[in-house]
Amino acid sequence: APGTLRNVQVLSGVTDELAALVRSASRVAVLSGAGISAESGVPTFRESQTGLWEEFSAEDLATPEAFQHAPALVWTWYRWRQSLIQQVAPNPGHAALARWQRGMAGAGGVLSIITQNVDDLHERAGAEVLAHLHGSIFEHRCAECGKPAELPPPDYDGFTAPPEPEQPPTCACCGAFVRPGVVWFGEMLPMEAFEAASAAVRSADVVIVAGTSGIVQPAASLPLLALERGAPLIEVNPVESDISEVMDFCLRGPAGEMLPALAA
Ligand code: BV8
Ligand code: ZN
Repeated sequence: APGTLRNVQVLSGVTDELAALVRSASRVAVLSGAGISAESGVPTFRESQTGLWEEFSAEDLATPEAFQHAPALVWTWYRWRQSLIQQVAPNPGHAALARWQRGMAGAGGVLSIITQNVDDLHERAGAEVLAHLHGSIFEHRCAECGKPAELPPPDYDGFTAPPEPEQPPTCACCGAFVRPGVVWFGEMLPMEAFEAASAAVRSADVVIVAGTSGIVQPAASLPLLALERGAPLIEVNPVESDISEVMDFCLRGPAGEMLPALAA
């Protein structure tokens, strides 16, 4: 929080002190962002020059207004991203969290995974996700009546440029357009997910923030809840983020390397 002087330890690897601290925790909360999927080949939103937001600004596509104004353009962007996610695989960072989560459960502890990501790579690595704060790109619902829509997986090639825009399908009930089951800018986060995430961070003995720039709210404020009980905050990010200054430890490296070292 602003004003409190915290001695952030910036580390290039897991020290014995950090390993011991993590091993002594029986409740761990992990908040993940786009950076944890970067090593799988899913572009992050802002950091890498191929980031989706560089090509398509978030204002242009990830908003209800954009879908209202250009449904085919927005719909196709999501189906194309879904194709890319289907074509890539979880990386050692996802695998380490899944292994660690099973180990914790086996020892009577808990490791809660809270993600800002709309992909399913945590699940495909074998982990349980407590909260998808921004929804899932694999879910679809009617934009008007909210009726869930089951759709066949897209068959675009996520490694080539987005194809010609296609119209979204229409709702079997009311005929309105079907939309992606994600949270757009200006939309509320799913309350039960946000509350479960807040409770998990509040009760954690250690909080790990992996692969997020800490820019998007209210997700980026979740780690601050760890300050209530003084639970140590560990950031895993190759570069400084907007929330590095509230961390106790900053592991400056890729999640695919640092999470297996932390989970060991
Ligand atoms: C809400 C789903 C309001 C869609 C997403 C000013 C104007 C307008 C709005 C606002 C404003 N100020 C604040 C807001 C609110 C807005 C917001 O926060 N805007 C930001 C841009 C400032 N928030 C909202 O609108 C939220 N809703 O506030 O509701 C309200 C209130 C009351 C009543 C009604 C309404 C909704 C936000 C959710 C938006 N949807 N996703 C989609 O996917 O298309 S967010 C989207 O961006 C992603 O899901 C992701 O969560 C986020 C990007 O953040 P990160 O995950 O951190 O990814 P990023 O690329 O930023 O960073 C990657 C990081 O990884 C980097 O730090 C990089 O260094 C690191 N990294 C790279 N490689 C690695 C790595 N780390 C580890 N290992 C590596 N290998
Ligand atoms: Zn409908």
